[in-house]
Amino acid sequence: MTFISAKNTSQFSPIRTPLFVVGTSLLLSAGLMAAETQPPVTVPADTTTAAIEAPPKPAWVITQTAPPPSKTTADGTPVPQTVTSPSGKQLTLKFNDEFDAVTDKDGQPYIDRTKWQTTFWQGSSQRTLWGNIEAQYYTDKDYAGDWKIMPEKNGVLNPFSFNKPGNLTISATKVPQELWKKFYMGEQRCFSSGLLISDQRFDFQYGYIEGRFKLPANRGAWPAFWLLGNDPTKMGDDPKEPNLAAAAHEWGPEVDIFEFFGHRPNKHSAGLILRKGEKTNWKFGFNEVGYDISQDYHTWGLEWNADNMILTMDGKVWAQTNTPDSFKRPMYLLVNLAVGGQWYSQEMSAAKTLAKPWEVDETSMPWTMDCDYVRVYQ
Ligand SMILES: [Ca+2]
Repeated sequence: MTFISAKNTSQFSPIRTPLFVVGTSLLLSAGLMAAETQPPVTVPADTTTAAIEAPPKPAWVITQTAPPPSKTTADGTPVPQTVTSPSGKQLTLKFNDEFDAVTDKDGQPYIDRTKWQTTFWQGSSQRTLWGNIEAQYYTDKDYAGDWKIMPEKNGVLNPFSFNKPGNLTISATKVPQELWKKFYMGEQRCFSSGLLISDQRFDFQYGYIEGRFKLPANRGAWPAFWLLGNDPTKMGDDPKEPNLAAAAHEWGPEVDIFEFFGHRPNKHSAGLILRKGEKTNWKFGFNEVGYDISQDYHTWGLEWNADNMILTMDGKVWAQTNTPDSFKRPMYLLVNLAVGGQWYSQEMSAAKTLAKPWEVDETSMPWTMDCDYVRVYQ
């Protein structure tokens, strides 16, 4: 999905900490996070051996841990507790979401907040990826836009629904123009959609990751299942680091287990985003399957260990590579349905069907990405 953010695009932005790209490293400007810097560390003057007291964790560090994996789905169907990985390893289930709705605090079915967050790691200020010129905001039941205009958390832009048992539907819709101002939107970013990330709920290193989804074949739909790095051991532990969360969330690594575009539903792609100078024997590829992927559910998998990264679709290996050094660290899961974007626009242009990144087939909205399960075995 390419986790880059671009130059300050605050015209339509609720973001208070714009991101800037320098080479392959992200630099966070002053703003919300800088305002939450740590208190100075004090070394007692009368001894050189006293331990330095660690600064407290910043308030925005969420330490909630996902619950243990479930044995069955809500209707009693057993969830496989072990698998044989593509390379032949016997692995045990460590995390799953079968997308049986949980009852939220208002009594309505909702995503399991103990497993997922619904914005990028920077928090509620980061609801899109500017660098990709994506046209959606990732909203949720709590997103209230400008609280001075719309102080109630009204669920107007909730993209998550459970209309089929055991299935989360992520919907992308166009937001009515009269609401754009309230939600910091404009012509170039006027769609709402959904993002799930397991960051700081379930960060893990190595295993076999599998997810089953039904993808939308609408022009401009860009669903993905991917991994980004978070090293919790770097979270808040270096008092000299001006942005503690950024150190933990260094980018790359990134693994795109699948990316898909609704305008060409016969193929999907996968890729690794490496650090500068890293070498692998494979880092990006398309998988042309010869049928319309959007017509049914399909299962995507990634085996990730210290030696290899092996990509599968419906149980069949279609790409693999050696594991780059920057991928030997904890990562977390992402599932999302993006709208439009620069890559989409470039493919449209190459096909002589010019479209700006936000010019998508909105007449067919809402678009839906169905999620049956996500499982991680180690
Ligand atoms: Ca399910």
